[in-house]
Amino acid sequence: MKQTLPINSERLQRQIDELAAISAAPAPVVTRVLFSEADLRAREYVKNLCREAGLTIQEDAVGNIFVRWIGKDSSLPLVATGSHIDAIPNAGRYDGVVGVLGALEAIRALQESGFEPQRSIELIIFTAEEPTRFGIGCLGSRLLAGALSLEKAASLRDPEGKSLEELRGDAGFGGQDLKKVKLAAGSYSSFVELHIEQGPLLEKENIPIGVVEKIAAPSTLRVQLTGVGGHAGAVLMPERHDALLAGAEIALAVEQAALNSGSPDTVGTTGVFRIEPGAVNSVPCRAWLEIDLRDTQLPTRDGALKKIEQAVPEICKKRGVTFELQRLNVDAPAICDPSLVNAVSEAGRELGLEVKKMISRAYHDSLFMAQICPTTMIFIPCRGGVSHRPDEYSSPEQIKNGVAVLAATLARLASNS
Ligand code: HGY
Ligand code: MN
Ligand code: MN
Repeated sequence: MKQTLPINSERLQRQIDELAAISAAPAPVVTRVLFSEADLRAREYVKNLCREAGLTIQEDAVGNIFVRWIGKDSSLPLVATGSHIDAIPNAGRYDGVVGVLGALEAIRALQESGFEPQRSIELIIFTAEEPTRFGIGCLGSRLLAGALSLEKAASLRDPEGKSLEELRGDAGFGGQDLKKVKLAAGSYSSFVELHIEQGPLLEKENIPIGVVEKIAAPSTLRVQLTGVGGHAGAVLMPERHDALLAGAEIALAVEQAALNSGSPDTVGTTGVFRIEPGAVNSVPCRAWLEIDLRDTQLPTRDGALKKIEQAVPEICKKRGVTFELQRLNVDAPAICDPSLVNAVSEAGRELGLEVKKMISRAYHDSLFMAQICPTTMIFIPCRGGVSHRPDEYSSPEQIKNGVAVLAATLARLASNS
């Protein structure tokens, strides 16, 4: 790579490792669930780094953090970048973090090179990109884009039954009105997110940079099953209404719906499966499932979704189990902005880095930022395509390439008026 900007890889890697140590689980596992103690400590850590870089910081009612480098003409719509620092249970240290700390490093390298942006550049650290707390992903960016109604937000409950209102209040955001989170139209002229690929293609093809043209369409269902509990020795098999077994059949129906959708891109996962009472000698009386179903194409995703929603009542009727089935989110795919895709490709070429146009199978805050401004993503390879695991890894060199392309793209986008 032709090196132009003073990107400080050592400083960036040190910060990635320091942030990884702020976790609800022992190293090398990273876990930072929305508004948990680890999440709040991580927010403070990153905000301090941004203050050290002389940037202004604002937070909204749901905890989205806005870190601004004020440009020469602060009246112009801003150029934005960013990602998330929350992490699912048993996660790695790069998912989201590369797009936050890497973006901060890109800004610092541009500052240190003497670059002065015409448009302000804003780094957004989105609240709750991960679905762990409420079952719905991209909570912060959905609310920014107006893609989640305030009623729906008010109805969200975590596994302990806590509401968003209660949790955001405990986290210190209760004094602000959730209504004010939605961004005014035209707030941003563009949004570019740096992220690890969370897939194997770039590494397999030995290409250092990906640029995203489309982000797959995610959906999440929540199923609550109520059967009849009882003594494992006393209740004979024909009399049983076992909530776990109904859930198990539903989980297999999810797999079948994905396998038989007609598209190799349909993926279905029953990632959450909780039962009560959870005693070896007691027939499970209740079960909770959270189902993640996605595809790059809407028709096959929706066809599989319909199959699952038909299977649930059939299975429950057969087993004498009652159910509640809730669609937490059913989203469209995002199409990224072709001119931004070109800007990233240009930036890569000028740096002597090959750039591959791609689809993102993972969803990101870019899925919702694309609803409010031209958006694209920059991908870097991750070892074996592994993510959402503690052994997730991208090398300092791979991260530096991504930061350099992001910095060059931000400079290009922030220079025009
Ligand atoms: O699940 C996803 O695609 C993202 O990593 N939250
Ligand atoms: Mn993730
Ligand atoms: Mn992510």
